[in-house]
Amino acid sequence: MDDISTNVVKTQTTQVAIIGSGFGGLAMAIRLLQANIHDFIILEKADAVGGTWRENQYPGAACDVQSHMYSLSFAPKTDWSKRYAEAPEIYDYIQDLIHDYDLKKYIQFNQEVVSTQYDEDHFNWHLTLKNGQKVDAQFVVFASGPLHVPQIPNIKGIEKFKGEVFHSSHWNHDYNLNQKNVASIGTGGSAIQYIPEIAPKVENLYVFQRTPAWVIPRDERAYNALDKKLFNRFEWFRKLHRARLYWSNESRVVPIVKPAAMKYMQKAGELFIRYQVKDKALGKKLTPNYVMGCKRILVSNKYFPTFNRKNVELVTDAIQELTENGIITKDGKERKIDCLIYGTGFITDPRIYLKSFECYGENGLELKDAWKDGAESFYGVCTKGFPNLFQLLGPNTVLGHNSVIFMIESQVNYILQLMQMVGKTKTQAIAVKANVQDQFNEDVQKKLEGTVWQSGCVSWYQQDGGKNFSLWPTYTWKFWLQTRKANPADYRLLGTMSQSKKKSKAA
Ligand code: N01
Repeated sequence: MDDISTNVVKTQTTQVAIIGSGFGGLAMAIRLLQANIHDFIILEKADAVGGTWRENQYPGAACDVQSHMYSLSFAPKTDWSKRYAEAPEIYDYIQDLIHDYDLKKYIQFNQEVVSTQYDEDHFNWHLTLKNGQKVDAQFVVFASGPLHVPQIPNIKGIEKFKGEVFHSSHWNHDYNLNQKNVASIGTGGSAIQYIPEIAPKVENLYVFQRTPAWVIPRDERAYNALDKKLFNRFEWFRKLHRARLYWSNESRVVPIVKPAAMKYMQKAGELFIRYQVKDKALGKKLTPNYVMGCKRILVSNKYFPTFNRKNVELVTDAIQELTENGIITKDGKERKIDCLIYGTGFITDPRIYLKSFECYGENGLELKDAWKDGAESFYGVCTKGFPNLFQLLGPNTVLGHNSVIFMIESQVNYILQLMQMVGKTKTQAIAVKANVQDQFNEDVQKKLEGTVWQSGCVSWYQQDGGKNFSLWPTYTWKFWLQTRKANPADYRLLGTMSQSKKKSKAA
């Protein structure tokens, strides 16, 4: 591997360039090593690993998927402290992966990829990094995750505001919230976790809610010493536990595809609010008017009771503007604040969040142009016109009911097969056939029709116009089954050795 620490622009060459060192990038790296492929690098834009779990370190950050499911099946952790782990424990697990699989030597930090270009003559990719360095790679794996570009609302007067402002994923831990007047915008997965944590510290907390969230109870139980001992001692016991979690999550697909069945869960959700919120009128304001599951169902035992506190106000009037030290709502009321926290989520539409990232495939096709009507791919992995470019958790492979780590693992195995297909056929590149991708997406969109996600709310799963480009529409075991064995008939294989030699000579 070339030394990139000098200022001289040199081109590194590698077989596989993985972009991102979150769960996806690390899972890909481990599986490559297990397949005896060592010629790869991981390009990480930050100075540390961990993706989501490096960025989201707000108070109370935790996983809303069970710990034993939110971990790699081939790298199990037997001593999870709780049913649902908190961010620091997940981060430690990620550090353990780096250590156990000796991954550090493959990771290059502070290396942000700004453009990638497919070379049709040499069947490889040219990557340009923000610092001007170049990388040539036969295969590229996008493992940068779909939830990392903060969505910052455009609030009138923000430039006048003199107080502290930050987004949940860039929490300012140096700022002391004690006895401060704080406004928090948003009531999604992140906000419902930090709101109960900061409420007891601050003087006043104003929670600005645009749309209420369905929140269900969280299993707060810890694993006791005996559980951990049994998980460690008997693999079958741990696997059985994981299987029970997996299948109970999978059973949630039923009300997703048949929203009528969701009404029982929704009734329970209403009772949960009634039980946890003392003031009936307040409880009503916290009750969503859309079908449960249309937006992500959240889990917390602490969120609703926070509104019983005297220093917490739920504000449902829309925000009009910010002043030097306050926030004014449409009804004209000004609340004095010292700090504004955006719990406003992430830009999830890749056509927007990839704005400053260039990716040119065959015939100079730009990825954003290929996706101009909406992001589409084949199993969230391959996009037509972009040979040897693979993605993890690409279009329509995020989940609303189970662990995305399961999807990542299936995709990593699938990518490995595609790479091996290239090797075995002595070709250079592989690209999904256009008609295969089109048919696949037609099927996915058909399956999404009538699901709870299409029942009329606005969510980050959809792009403008309502097309759902994010979610896998059915059971994850079906995804596993369909990606277990890549079908050569779905692909074009490009560049026999002799073809590419001829091209090199001509060049
Ligand atoms: O973001 P969100 P998040 N004015 O998009 C509101 C995952 N996650 O960061 O619903 C006013 O869910 C917006 O309102 P509305 C999880 O998958 C996982 O909380 O659009 N409000 C909403 O209330 C989750 O789904 C874990 O009307 C505005 C909120 O901001 C995803 O991350 C933990 C607004 C955004 O909620 C994102 O969660 C935490 C505006 N201009 C999160 N713009 C795990 O455990 C937005 N909002 C794995």
